[in-house]
Amino acid sequence: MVERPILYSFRRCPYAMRARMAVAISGVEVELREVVLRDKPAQMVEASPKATVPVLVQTDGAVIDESLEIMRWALAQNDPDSWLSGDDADLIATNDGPFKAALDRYKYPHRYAIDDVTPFRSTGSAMLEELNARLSDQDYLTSGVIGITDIAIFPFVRQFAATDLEWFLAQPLPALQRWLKDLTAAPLFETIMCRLPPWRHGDHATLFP
Ligand SMILES: N[C@@H](CCC(=O)N[C@@H](CS)C(=O)NCC(=O)O)C(=O)O
Repeated sequence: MVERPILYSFRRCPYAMRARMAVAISGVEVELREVVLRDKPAQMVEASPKATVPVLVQTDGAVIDESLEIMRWALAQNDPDSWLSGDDADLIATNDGPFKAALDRYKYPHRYAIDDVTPFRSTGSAMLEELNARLSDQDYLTSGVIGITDIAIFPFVRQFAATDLEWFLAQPLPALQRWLKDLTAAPLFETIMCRLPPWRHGDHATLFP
C-alpha cells in the first residue's frame, strides 16, 4: 500500500504527456516520478517489467502501464470537461499504430537504417490530411470541444510537426495547424511540461498536478 498513486513519467514522451494531461485535468493527485529512459528506476521496472513510460502504481499496488488506460483511469474518477465523450478509439488506434510507425522512421531514420525519409513523411502526411479534413468542419477531432481523442493524438502530431517545422508550416493544413497551436498554447499543456529532476529513491514526493 502506498499513500497516493505513483506516476512514472518522462517529460518528452508523447505517451507520458497524454497520461499527465488526463491526470492533470482530473485533479487526481499522484506522486510524479521523472524517469531517465537509459537509467530506469528499479522500482518502476519491478512494477512493470516491460519498462515503458508512463507507469501508474495505484495505492493498492495494482499497475497500469499503458498510457490510454491511465488516461481512462484518471477520467473515470473525475472528468470535468467530459473528455470521455469525445472518444474515437479507431482514430487513436490509427495514431498509435501506422502514424507512430511512420513518425519514428521520419524522425529517427538512423535507428532504422533509412536513407530517405520521404515515404514515411508521406504516410504520416496522409493522416495529417485526414485530421485536417475533420478539423475543417469542427474545432476538435470529435466535436466542437476537446475530447480524449485530441489529447491522445496531439503530442504525436506535435512531434511530427517539429521534425521539420518549416515543411509542416508550408503544408495546406490550416485547420490542423490551428488545432495544434491551440492545444500546445493551452495552460494545461504548460502545466504538464514542467521540468523535474530525475527521481531517486528517498527523494521527497513531488505531488502532481
Ligand atoms: N503503449 C505504451 C507505449 C509507451 C512507450 O513506448 N514509451 C516509450 C517512451 S516515449 C518508452 O518508454 N520506451 C522504452 C525505452 O525507451 O526504453 C503506452 O501507451 O504507454
